[in-house]
Amino acid sequence: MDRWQNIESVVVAGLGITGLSVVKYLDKLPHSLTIKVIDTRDNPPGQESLPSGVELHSGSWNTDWLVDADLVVANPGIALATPEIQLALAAGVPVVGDIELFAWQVDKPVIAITGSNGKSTVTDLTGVVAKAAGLKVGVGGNIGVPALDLLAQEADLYVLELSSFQLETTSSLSLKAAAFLNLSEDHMDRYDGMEGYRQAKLRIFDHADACIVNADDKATYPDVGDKQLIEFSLNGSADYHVAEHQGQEFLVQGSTPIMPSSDLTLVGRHNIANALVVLALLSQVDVDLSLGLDALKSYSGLTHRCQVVADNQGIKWVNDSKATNVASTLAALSGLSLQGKLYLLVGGVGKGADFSELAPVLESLNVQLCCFGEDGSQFMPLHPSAKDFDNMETIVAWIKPQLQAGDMVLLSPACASFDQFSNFMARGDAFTELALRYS
Ligand code: UMA
Ligand code: ADP
Repeated sequence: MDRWQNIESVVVAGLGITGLSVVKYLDKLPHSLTIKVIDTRDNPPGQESLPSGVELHSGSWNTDWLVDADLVVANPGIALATPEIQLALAAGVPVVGDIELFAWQVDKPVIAITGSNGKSTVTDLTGVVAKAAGLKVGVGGNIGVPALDLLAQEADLYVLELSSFQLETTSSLSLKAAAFLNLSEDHMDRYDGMEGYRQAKLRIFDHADACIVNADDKATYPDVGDKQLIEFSLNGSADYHVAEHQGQEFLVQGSTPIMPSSDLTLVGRHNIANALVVLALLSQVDVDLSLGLDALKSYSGLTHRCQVVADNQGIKWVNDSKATNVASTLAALSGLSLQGKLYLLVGGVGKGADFSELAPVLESLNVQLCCFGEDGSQFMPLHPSAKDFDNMETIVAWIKPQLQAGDMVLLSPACASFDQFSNFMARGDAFTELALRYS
């Protein structure tokens, strides 16, 4: 089916790296299209790279453009509920995202990963293992490489990280396998409640041959019963689980032990779950997994996820800037091996979250809680040690004279970074720079 048959004018809503990749993709299509871009920001990122002939309206919405378009392609940062997007929908204009355009063109197997935490780790690791097993793999999506950019290169397999935002505007993506890792509170500023957030994520299963679900988190199961489920669990029997074998804990597929958990370089129980998902996903595509196991074992993780960035005089500085919700900060705290005191840096944009779940865990730790940023004050009631600061620099200047061998300084902020940084990577880089300066 030629999806472009009746489309002459396309409005790209929201620029950024997604919007830019969409414009470049549309510009190269063999169809003659009029492409217009709207971005509500005064100086949208990416505007300098727009091809000539593409009109940009910035600083506000342009509803005339929206309702007159044949198709609107929305950036994942723009909610479908936005009144102007609703106007377009009411006028009968279809609104899709970049992943839907990817779905219209892709003709190779695709696997995809969603969940509240662990998406990037599982996505990257799946790509690494599949490459080690000899496949040409395109890895992208929410991980930071727009999906449409992947189509420019040849691949045997595509691995996509999909956010709930991207899934909202995706309706025809066929997947060999899809994984829903876990569900915990996040993005409550965008959804009415947990169920709306969950339903957006469940869309990943709509056209999936195999649905990989977390037996320890039943919220990840599809509501409809006619799907092929593959379960993983850290706590019991499942298609992919952990079990004692020859005196050690093994990752097990069915009844076949695959490898000892302790062979993984990644630390923390959550990463054992992540590794099980990688095995489950790749079992659904044509790949000799045994060739990728060494890569699975030696994988040491992405930057900004529990990454030790300085280790001097017995003091560890750990950058977990990607911890942008409560569950990811809890995962960091549960995997700690701490000898001295923990200096925990939290705060930023709270996205309407409830942070109280952190309190009992903090109570069990020798911790100095250091709060900063827009919603830093929301952490103040969580621990008697809590102290509020303007930013990370003032925190580090204050803690530096107190640090002793055995202590750890951990940035695991449970919040988004947009109040003080352009993204979580810039925040992690700023922390790393402070760690190197003060350690
Ligand atoms: N915005 C406006 N007006 C506009 C367009 C955007 O105000 O007209 C604002 C929105 O608040 C939006 C923000 O700008 O949230 C970010 O837009 P952006 O230009 O940074 O977007 P991109 O650069 O295209 O990045 C997007 C994803 N961003 C979001 O979903 C917010 C990136 O995920 C993703 O890596 C990239 O596409 C490639 O697919 C980031 C993210 O924070 C890392 N994702 C959320 C998460 O992981 O929790 C879902
Ligand atoms: P996402 O792309 O979903 O944000 P990442 O792999 O980037 O996931 O990890 C984000 C944060 O969540 C990091 O702080 C990381 O340590 C933590 N994390 C990774 N995997 C899991 C998991 N399975 N459960 C809970 N937290 C996790």
